[in-house]
Amino acid sequence: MTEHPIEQKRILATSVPGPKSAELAARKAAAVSAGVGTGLPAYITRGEGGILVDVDGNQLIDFGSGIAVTTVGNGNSKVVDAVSRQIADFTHTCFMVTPYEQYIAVAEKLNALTPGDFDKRTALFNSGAEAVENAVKVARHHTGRQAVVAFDHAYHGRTNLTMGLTAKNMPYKHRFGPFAGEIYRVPMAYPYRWPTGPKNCGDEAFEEFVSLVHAQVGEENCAAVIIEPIQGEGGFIVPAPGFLKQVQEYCTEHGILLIADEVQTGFARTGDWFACDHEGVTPDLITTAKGIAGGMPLAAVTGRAEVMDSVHVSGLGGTYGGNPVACAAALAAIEWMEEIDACARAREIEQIFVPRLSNLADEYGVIGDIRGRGAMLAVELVSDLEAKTPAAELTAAINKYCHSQGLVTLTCGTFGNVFRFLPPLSAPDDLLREGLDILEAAFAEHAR
Ligand code: PLZ
Repeated sequence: MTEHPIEQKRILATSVPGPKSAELAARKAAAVSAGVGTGLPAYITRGEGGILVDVDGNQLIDFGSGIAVTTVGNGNSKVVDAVSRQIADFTHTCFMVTPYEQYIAVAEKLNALTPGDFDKRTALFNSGAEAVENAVKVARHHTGRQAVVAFDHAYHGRTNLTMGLTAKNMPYKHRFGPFAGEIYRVPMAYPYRWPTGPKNCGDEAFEEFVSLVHAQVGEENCAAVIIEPIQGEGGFIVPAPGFLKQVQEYCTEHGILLIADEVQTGFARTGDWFACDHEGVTPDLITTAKGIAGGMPLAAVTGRAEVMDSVHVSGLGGTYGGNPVACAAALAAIEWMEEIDACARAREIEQIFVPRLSNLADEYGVIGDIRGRGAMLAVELVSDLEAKTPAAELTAAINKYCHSQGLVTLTCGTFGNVFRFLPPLSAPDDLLREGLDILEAAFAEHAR
């Protein structure tokens, strides 16, 4: 059924992007909205493990997994077989019309894997933003309250409600308002940039959070607090240790629901099944997507049974939510992750990356912070280590260099100065090391 495997080796057949990609880029400009950007416009024809093959025959090393989606790798044979079988059986009925077992099996799996050993229920959707929207719907419905508290540097999506929850203006929100109401923003416990330093960051951020919610929202008006347990697009910000637990306890005390947005951090990415596990945090509701289904569009809200079941029948749904092909992919992807011990693999990847990133920090003096966990790692680049001045141009130059050498890299961060690493867990060690060699060459070229 599957084609011959792709050798896990970088090949530069032409410049990157090459001439055939350039032709497609011209067609794109004439056919696709300019509002849809492409980071590295090398057009892909196949992928497997840690390699993406483009139309010009280049084999690119993938350090992005399509933004933390193909955790199991493209071409994962378990996923390919499960999806192929499901497509042959049936592709769609709509679970709300005539249901099927695959949806239930995914829900059972999520209820078991997500943090908290209480009774849970799940509802399935198509995208991360849709999951976040529905988590907020459920939280408001259950509590009868309206306010939602989100954090600085947060990213929760591009729909109207989730744009409102997202912190960064460009490119996500600029001229797309007005945004949904009853959204309040509080500071994030961002150790590297906390004004009084990392040591007191967690406690001080928590104090500010408590005081702002009290003064500007009123605890009794607050339906939910939503937080990414490691912030993704905002810069791979790992909150100060203990901060999440404090927020959880506060929420419990005031009858506020804690929503953990694990769309980017979920499914073994951080070396645990979920980033909340690392700190023993048990959110009331958790949103997942991306890594759940090996690249098929699937998302979920999982949460306390009494919360999820409080919604009236038919209050939640959508035509495609929990599509059977996506569910088949998720069941296969999760099975693969369990079989290979994907959490351990993510921690191995951290061991491969961190020493190399530390060397870069020592050698060039432009890395202010190395952070993240497992196979979700980043460096924050600054032009002055004391002043912590964000080095966005340097970040862009290093990114561009990597692209030209056939390494698919991603940046992020409120200030555009974070270089992030999200390789597929199925990429072999040698390939990851070759990618890091390219990164070193990029620093040598641009950070000297
Ligand atoms: N919540 C934590 O990371 C998606 C977005 C890329 P969707 N992140 C990548 C971009 O520029 O659009 C994300 C996330 C967290 C929600 C989302 C939204 O997930 O599947 O993109 O809707």
